[in-house]
Amino acid sequence: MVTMDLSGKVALVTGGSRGIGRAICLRLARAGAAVAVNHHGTDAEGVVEAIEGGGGRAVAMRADVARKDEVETMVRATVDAFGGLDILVNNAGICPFHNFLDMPEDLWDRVQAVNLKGAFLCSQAAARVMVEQGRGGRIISISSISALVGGGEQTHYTPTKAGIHSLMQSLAIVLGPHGITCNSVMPGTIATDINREDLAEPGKRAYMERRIPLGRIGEPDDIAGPVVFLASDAARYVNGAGLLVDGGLFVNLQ
Ligand code: NAD
Ligand code: RM4
Repeated sequence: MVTMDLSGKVALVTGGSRGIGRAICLRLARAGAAVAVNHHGTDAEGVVEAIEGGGGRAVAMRADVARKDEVETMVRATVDAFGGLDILVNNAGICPFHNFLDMPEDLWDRVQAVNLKGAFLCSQAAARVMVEQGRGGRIISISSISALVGGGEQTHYTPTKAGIHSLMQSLAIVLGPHGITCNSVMPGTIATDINREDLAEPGKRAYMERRIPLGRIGEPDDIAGPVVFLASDAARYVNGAGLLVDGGLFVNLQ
C-alpha cells in the first residue's frame, strides 16, 4: 500500500529553526520521523519542544552548513542520536537583497557558500551514510521559483537556486542505483523572515497577491506537505524532479 507514514525514519533538516524549515520539521515529525533540527545563528529549542510536546522525537543540531567540518560533525551526531539517517532536507538559505552594480564580492561568495556549497556538503555527508546503510534514502532540496526566473536584487541568489536543482538532477543519477532519490522543491513567494522587508515595500505584497492565481502569498506549511510527499513511499519513483509549489505564479504570464 502506498503510504506517507514516516515512522522509523530519521530526518535531518537544515535551517530548521524558523520559516519553511520549521514547518518541514513539524510535518515530518507528525508523519512519524525522528527529526534532527539544524540551526545556525538562532536556536532550535522551540521546534524541538513543539515536536516532543506532540509525542515526537527531535534533537537540535548547531552547524553552519557552509563549513565542511561542522556539517560532518552534525551528520555523525544525527546518526549517534537516532541510529541512522534516511531523509535529508537541504533548506538552509540566505537572500540578502542587493543591487547588482555594487554587489560586494564577499556577499556573492557567502550566498554561494551557504546556499549551494552547503547543499553539496550536506548531500555528500548524508549520502555517504545512506549508501553505507544500504536501505535507500531521500535527499530533498529547497530550490525556488528563482531557479526558473530572475530577480533584479537577487543576482547572487538565483544562480544558487538553479544550481541546487541542477545538483539534485546529477545526484539523482549518482545515487539512484543506491535507492536514494534526489529531488527539489521550488517554492514561489512564501512569507518568512527572508523576504519580510521586501514584502513590506509599498505595494509589493498586493502586487504579488494579484499575480498569484490562488490569491494569496504562501505560508511555510504550504511547502511542508510536498516535502513529506517526496520523503514518503508515495514518491518512491520520483527522482531528479523539481516540484514547483507557487500557487500558479509561474504560469501566470499573460
Ligand atoms: P528564513 O530566513 O526564515 O529561514 C532560513 C533558515 O536558514 C533559517 O533557519 C536560518 O537560520 C538558516 N540558515 C541561514 N544560514 C545558515 C547556515 N549558514 N547554516 C545553517 N542554517 C542557516 O527563510 P525561509 O523563507 O524559511 O527560507 C528557507 C529556504 O527556502 C531557503 O533556502 C530559501 O532560499 C528558500 N525559499 C524561500 C522562499 C520564500 O519566498 N520564503 C521561496 C523560495 C525558496
Ligand atoms: C525566493 C523567491 C521569493 C523571494 C525569496 C527571498 O526564492 O524569489 O519570491 O521572496 O526568494
